[in-house]
Amino acid sequence: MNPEPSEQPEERGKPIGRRVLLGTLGLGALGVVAAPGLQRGLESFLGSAADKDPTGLTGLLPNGGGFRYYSVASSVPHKDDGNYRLTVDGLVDRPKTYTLADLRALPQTRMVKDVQCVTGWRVPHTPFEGVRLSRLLDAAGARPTAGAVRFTCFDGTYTESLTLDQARRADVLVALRMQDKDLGHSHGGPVRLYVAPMYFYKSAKWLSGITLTDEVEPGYWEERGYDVDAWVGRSNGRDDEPTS
Ligand SMILES: Nc1nc2c(c(=O)[nH]1)N[C@H]1C(S)=C(S)[C@@H](COP(=O)(O)O)O[C@H]1N2
Ligand SMILES: [Mo]
Repeated sequence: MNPEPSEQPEERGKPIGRRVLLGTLGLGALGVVAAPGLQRGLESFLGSAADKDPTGLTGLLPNGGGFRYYSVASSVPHKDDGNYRLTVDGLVDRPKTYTLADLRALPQTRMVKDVQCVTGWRVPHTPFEGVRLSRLLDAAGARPTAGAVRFTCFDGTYTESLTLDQARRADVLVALRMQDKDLGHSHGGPVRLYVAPMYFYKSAKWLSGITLTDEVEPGYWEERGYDVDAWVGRSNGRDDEPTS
């Protein structure tokens, strides 16, 4: 089911890129993290170097509080109240575009679970808050032929997917907040997907599109070897779906 860490696409075939990066940056990277402007510079440097090894490089950056910063795109535009839009379309009766204000006006659900990246790091007891995806799906009215949901991101690159049944779970959110703060850009703000019962790669950052499709299309990492059904192991105690 869950591949060994050494088998992960993020690791496989990338050792030279990592070694080169570590050699180039040395200990300087530690200081840079404290300075946001410089960190952006580092990220864009990583971005340009990352063409051959996207996550192998950016995944090394600490993102605070035990998180690691991941982006498969070298640069990601910043979006806010003025220009953020989330579209729901595809096999639906009522396609809709939401602004941030629209999303904030809907009932918010908060849940606290462990974040678990498939590469091994984990951040326990992390609050996420947002609109249940099922609410947006109900509002859109899935057509009978719809069997899956595809997620796209305004980084222009990352994609994810769920079956419609998975997408309707009560523990899948269109998240606006993390750790009781508005989602910052580096964590995928202003809006990311949060799929609580699955490995964190399912939780697409910088979410901009929700498209109902007939069947699951594997997402970015799934095209590169990750499981499409990314349930975190039962031992984690997260497989039970909340009832309210
Ligand atoms: N758009 C986008 N979403 C993404 C990723 C990415 O590269 N791009 N990486 C995924 C992976 S592998 C992880 S572990 C988490 C990392 O989230 P963080 O940067 O908030 O720690 O985002 C997931 N969502
Ligand atoms: Mo990950």
